[in-house]
Amino acid sequence: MIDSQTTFDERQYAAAFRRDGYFICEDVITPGDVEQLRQAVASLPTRQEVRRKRNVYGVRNMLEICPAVRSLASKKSVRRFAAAVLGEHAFAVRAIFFDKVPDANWSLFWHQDNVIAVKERHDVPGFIAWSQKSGVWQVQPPAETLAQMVAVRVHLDDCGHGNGPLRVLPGSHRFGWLDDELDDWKNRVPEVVCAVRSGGVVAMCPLTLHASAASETAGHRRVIHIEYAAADLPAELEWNNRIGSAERHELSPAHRAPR
Ligand SMILES: O=C(O)CCC(=O)C(=O)O
Repeated sequence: MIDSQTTFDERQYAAAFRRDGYFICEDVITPGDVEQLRQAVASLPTRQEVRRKRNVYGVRNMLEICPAVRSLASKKSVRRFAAAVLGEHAFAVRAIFFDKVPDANWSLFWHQDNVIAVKERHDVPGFIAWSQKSGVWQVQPPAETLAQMVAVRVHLDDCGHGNGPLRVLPGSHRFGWLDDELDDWKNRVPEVVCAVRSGGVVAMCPLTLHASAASETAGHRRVIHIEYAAADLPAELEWNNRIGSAERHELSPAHRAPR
C-alpha cells in the first residue's frame, strides 16, 4: 500500500500528473477498505440513485450522503494525489459513484468535465450554464478553475480493457477548452487506457480529454470519483463542500474571474 512513504514519490507523481493530466497507481487502499466501501455504496437508499448525463449510472452528492466516502476523501493515501499537485490545503469538493453493470451499462464520448458544484447561485462573470442537480447548484466555471483541480478515482473492482475503463488523451488538460480541437487531438495523440485493479486509483485533471466505453463483462465496474480543489471561488461563490482542510486560500489574481 502506498501509505508506506517509501513507494510513493510525491514529486515524481506531481511532475507526471502536471505533464500528462492523469496518473495510475495500484494498491492505494486495502482489500478490507474496498469491501467496506462496496457495502457502504450497496446500502445507500435507492432514491439516491440517479442517472447522470446521457444514461450514465451514477450517484451524486456522495460526500453528503455517504460517511464512508467522506472518510475516504480525507484518507491520507487518497488525498495525497490531490495534495501533491494542489498543495497541502487541498480539500474535496464533490464525489460521485459510478457503476457499469449489464442492465446499467453506458459509454461516454470524448469530453472534458465542465461543471463544479457550489452552495448557492451567484451570477459571477465567467461562471455560466447554471443548473440544479439533485438539489445542488452546478455551474461551468472558467477552464482555469478546472485546470487547478484533481479528480481521484478509487476503483472498487478490477478494471481491465473489457470493463469499460477510462481512456485519456495525455497532455490535453493544458490547453483550456478543446471543443473545436477534439478531432485534431484524437488523430494526433494516442489514447491511454486506464486499466487498474481493485484498490487502485486513477488521478485525473477534469480538463483531460477522456472517454469511457461500455463494459463487455457481466460484473460491476464501481468507481468512487472524488474531486479536489485548493482555492476559494471568486466573489460570493462557495464550493458545495470543503472536506479535508479548514484553511481558505484565495485564487491567484490570474485565475480570478473579473467581477
Ligand atoms: O467513469 C467513467 O468511466 C467516466 C466518467 C466520466 O467520463 C466523467 O465523470 O465525466
